[in-house]
Amino acid sequence: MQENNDAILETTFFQESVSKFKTNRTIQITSIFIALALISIPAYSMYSKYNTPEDEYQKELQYFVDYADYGYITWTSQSNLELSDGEVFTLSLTNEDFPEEAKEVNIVSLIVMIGVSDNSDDNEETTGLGCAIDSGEDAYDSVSASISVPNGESEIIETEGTTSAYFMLLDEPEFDTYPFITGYTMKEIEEMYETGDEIIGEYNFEFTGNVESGDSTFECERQDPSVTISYEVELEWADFTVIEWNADFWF
Ligand SMILES: [Ca+2]
Ligand SMILES: [Ca+2]
Repeated sequence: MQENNDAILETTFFQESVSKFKTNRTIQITSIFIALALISIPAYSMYSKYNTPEDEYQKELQYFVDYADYGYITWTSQSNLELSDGEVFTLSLTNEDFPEEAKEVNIVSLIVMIGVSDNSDDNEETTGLGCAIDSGEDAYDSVSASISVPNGESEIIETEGTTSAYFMLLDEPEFDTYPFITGYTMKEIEEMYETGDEIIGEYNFEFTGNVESGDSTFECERQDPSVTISYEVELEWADFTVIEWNADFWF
């Protein structure tokens, strides 16, 4: 029964998180397509003094960037980690600890999911003569996570059920002419969407167990020794394609 509950919880845990990311992604992609900005003073004028390589002409054209493909790689996870009240489980990692497959792709963000695995099946213990009559009720335990990534961003999340935190690692370029980009060669734009130094450094994760015992009743003591948690750290990779904009493309 315990295993079944865990399996159900985990399924919901990940489905919920995945649907959340999909929504974000849809918003991101949609925003590329629906925004119609007037092109202001082209930035390429700044570059005209320099030598002109063969692809220099591209700076006069307009482009947009499409998320061509993306996916997730699990970095580290644990599904049945038991913690006593106030106990902290710490993971100190660096980009050197990325899975091999993550070192070959363009990692753009990091997602941390945490959950209380025994949320619906608490392990509270009761002792006393009165327990047979009224043993009282479990009080929900919770888990909190303190996370920091190399770009200095950090977040603290807490839940009695499941929750997640999302960190953008790619230092996303901003363009005055968004969603169209002008003033750069295609190669220059591609390079702006490739993470480099942003992902280098320390990633710290601290998971803390918060155990709550339900109220004791007459002649019945309640005690709760621990909380069991799950966590999963995912790396998101993305390939971007730079596409030349021209009105004919759409019709
Ligand atoms: Ca409890
Ligand atoms: Ca418990």
